Amino acid sequence: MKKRVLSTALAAIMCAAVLSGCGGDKPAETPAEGTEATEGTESTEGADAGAAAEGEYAMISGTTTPDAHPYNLGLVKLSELLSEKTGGAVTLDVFGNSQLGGERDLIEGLQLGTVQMTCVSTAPLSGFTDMFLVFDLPFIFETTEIARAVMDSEVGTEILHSVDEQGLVGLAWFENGFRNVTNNKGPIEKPEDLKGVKIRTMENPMHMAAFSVMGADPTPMAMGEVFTALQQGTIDAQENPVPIIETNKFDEVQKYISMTGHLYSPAPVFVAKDYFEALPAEYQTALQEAADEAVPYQREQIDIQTEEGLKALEERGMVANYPEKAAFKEATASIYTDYVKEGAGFVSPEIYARVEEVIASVGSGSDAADETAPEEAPADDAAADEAAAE
Ligand code: EAX
Repeated sequence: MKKRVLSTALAAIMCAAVLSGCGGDKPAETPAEGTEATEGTESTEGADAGAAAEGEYAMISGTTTPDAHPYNLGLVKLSELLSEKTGGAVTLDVFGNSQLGGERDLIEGLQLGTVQMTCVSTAPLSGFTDMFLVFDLPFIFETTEIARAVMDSEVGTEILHSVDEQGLVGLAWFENGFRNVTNNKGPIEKPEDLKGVKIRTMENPMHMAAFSVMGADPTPMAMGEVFTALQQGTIDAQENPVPIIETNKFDEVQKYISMTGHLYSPAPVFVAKDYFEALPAEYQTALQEAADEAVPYQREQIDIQTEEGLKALEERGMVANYPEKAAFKEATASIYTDYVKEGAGFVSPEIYARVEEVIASVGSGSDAADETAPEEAPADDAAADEAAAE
């Protein structure tokens, strides 16, 4: 708990420093002074990963994830590339663990100018724009390859860049991954096993609706509160990709991990629009290039941590199961009829159709998709074999 108290104190200092340090349209200067941000740009691992020496343009970024999570590793990589490309003139410090707030706070922070960059799941964007809601449809993607193809497609790029009016510049698509349910009651094998289970979801109406139709009791909550809520029994369950579960050590408070893969979370990297536009053009280009070049590395870290993380969780005592997805798909099918329609708060049918087109094209043409049928993803297979052998 000590860490969390320190984090809150640090967040307060950071906010004060940033608020007093920046005026008008000019990019904020040296906001991280007096904090625990690490100097040096070399480290991409460990608890202190994250900070660059301060440049003429010193940016800070916040995430809700631990330093070892691929969001943070990807941002540190971006930071290194950025320093290299600008000769140290533009730097980026990375603050994880909700030190600068939850994902909604971070998006607001970009709008207010107190934070310059963030990487978040798309779900909490539901309070700001409808453009990302297509990703909140249960079971929309069957494989990581399909999800990545959609992010990298024309419609994916359009979605990423749609947040101008919200004061955000979409730089790149990082990734969070397929989400799985953890709880303490027992393995979730079928939707009925979720009946009455109080499950934390992200702050997104479609996620809540999906769990409601399966009979669960969804409770939206910021990530920073989840560990304690599970520990104290305020909630029974939560759902997240393996790297999040592993780096947050949810195994300390959760026994069962059910590989439901019910939702997929992409993770856009945003920079504050005012800040971005006040940067000299060559630095804007450097920032965009650094973000683009960090993408393959970040997604690779997701692949690695998904596979290794599950093994680690099982070694630490978690029990994994691999439910048949068909019944879950059927149970949540009404989310499509309820949410793909014209109007505020819904998935635009036009966007949905374009995403479906990309999915169909990958499904029929790409080697990657052929290689990894949903229930036969290599990581799942290896882990399933192991589980069966025990
Ligand atoms: O975006 O809040 C969540 O469950 C997210 O998966 C996580 O914080 C990273």
